[in-house]
Amino acid sequence: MAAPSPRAGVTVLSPQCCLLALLVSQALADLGEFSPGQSVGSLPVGAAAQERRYLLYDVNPPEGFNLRRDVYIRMASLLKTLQKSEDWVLVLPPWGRLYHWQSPDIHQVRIPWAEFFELKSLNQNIPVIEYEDFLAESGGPFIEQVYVLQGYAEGWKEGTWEEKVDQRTCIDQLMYSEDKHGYYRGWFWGYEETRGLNVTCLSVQGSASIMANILLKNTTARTIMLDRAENLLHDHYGGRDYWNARRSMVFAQHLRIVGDEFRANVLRSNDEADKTIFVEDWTRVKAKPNMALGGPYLAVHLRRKDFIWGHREDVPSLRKAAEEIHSLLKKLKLKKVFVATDADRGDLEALRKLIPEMVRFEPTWEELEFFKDGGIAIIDQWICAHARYFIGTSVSTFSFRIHEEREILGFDPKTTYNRFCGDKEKNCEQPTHWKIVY
Ligand SMILES: Nc1nc2c(ncn2[C@@H]2O[C@H](COP(=O)(O)OP(=O)(O)O)[C@@H](O)[C@H]2O)c(=O)[nH]1
Ligand SMILES: *[C@@H]1O[C@H](CO)[C@@H](O)[C@H](O)[C@H]1NC(C)=O
Ligand SMILES: *[C@@H]1O[C@H](CO)[C@@H](O)[C@H](O)[C@H]1NC(C)=O
Ligand SMILES: [Mg+2]
Repeated sequence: MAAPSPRAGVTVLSPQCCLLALLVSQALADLGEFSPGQSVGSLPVGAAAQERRYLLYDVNPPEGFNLRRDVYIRMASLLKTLQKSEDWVLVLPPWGRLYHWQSPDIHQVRIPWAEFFELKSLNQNIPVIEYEDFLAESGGPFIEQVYVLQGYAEGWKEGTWEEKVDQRTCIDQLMYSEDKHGYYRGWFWGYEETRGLNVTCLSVQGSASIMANILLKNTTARTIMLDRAENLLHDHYGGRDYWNARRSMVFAQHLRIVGDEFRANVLRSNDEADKTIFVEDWTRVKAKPNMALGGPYLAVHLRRKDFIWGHREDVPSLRKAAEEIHSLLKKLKLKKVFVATDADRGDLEALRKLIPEMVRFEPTWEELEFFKDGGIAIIDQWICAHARYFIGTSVSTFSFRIHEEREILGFDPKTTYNRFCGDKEKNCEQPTHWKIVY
């Protein structure tokens, strides 16, 4: 049963009453005597809503978009575990301030998930809400308990792996600071008014669901944030829950449409001919293996920037990559190659000389402003996912997410789990095939 929304509750009272209540509660807040669990917005809420608990999370700031997508899957798994005992909802951490999102003059912060993913689809796996809906629903910008997850200072002794969680002193400098009211201020996805009531460090070793008992038994807080959630591992990587969560991460329609238009206009690719039929409701999709054919083009993901700065031996030079591309085009009897890359301008010019037939998705400034760096990356991934053959970059989560997208579409794994080899790499191991579990 859906609980009445706080706003609906407030309307039964006279406006004067509530304005006054608001002023009083703010005055109390300023005095530091205000109990955030009793904010104006939450007062009239029915009992059902009082029981609902909110799980929030964040990830280490330098982590990129596609690792964050992976952390979402771990949190979804934890939420499923929690739901077996209580009514919980996962609050989607707004996107922003990502290191790789460097397009100038575009404000890329507090971006809701709906700009990148279909909320309806996510909700078919676990209950999720956007952060702004959480603010409206829980009645205030307070998070009762923030747990900052970390490893164990002493590490772990080989051969003695065990799953455990312990309250410990913080190892790194805390990214939260107490204000004069004793509230904790922090990044909170760019929402300055958000405050934590208590920040505690927990050392964790194990999969996401080891947090379930702590959340169910050690705290009565209704709103709990796990910061540095990437410290939790997958409950079962590649298992059924993993794939359900992954399949529920359907790209937002407006991005798919742009990708499909590009496929049709530039690559002569469409779902009918490519045998990549998209069904809106992911729960009804079960791709037959090797069903998809893919559009008449080769797609490559060439990860550069921080992947080449460290002179990693598993990342090819542009010359080596171009050689591989030409040899693949010949072998596959394809004429077009779609290139997704984060290469800088210099590398792009070099690439164009090496591969004159290269096709890229190059957004106009308006498109970039509208879809943002995250949306453009998704369009690139969508186009790569529909190619006859894909080859990516070693241990790039950007490439991994393309593998999964193709797996969902039902491509022959031989056309998907491929990566470039470094110029001098000796054992160029190819990516692992992760089969969907329905
Ligand atoms: N548009 C676009 N962006 C890319 C491409 N490759 C990398 N990026 C950007 O760089 C980021 C790479 O970080 P991440 O998602 O963590 O993937 P990883 O670092 O390769 O594992 C992406 O999220 C994008 O913002 C690409 O081919 N196209
Ligand atoms: C949780 O509660 C149990 C039982 O009281 C206690 O032994 C344990 O240390 C607590 N764990 C944390 C992380 O607070
Ligand atoms: C903050 O939370 C921790 C963990 O639940 C608890 O041990 C501690 O007493 C709390 N601190 C305050 C000031 O309430
Ligand atoms: Mg990364």
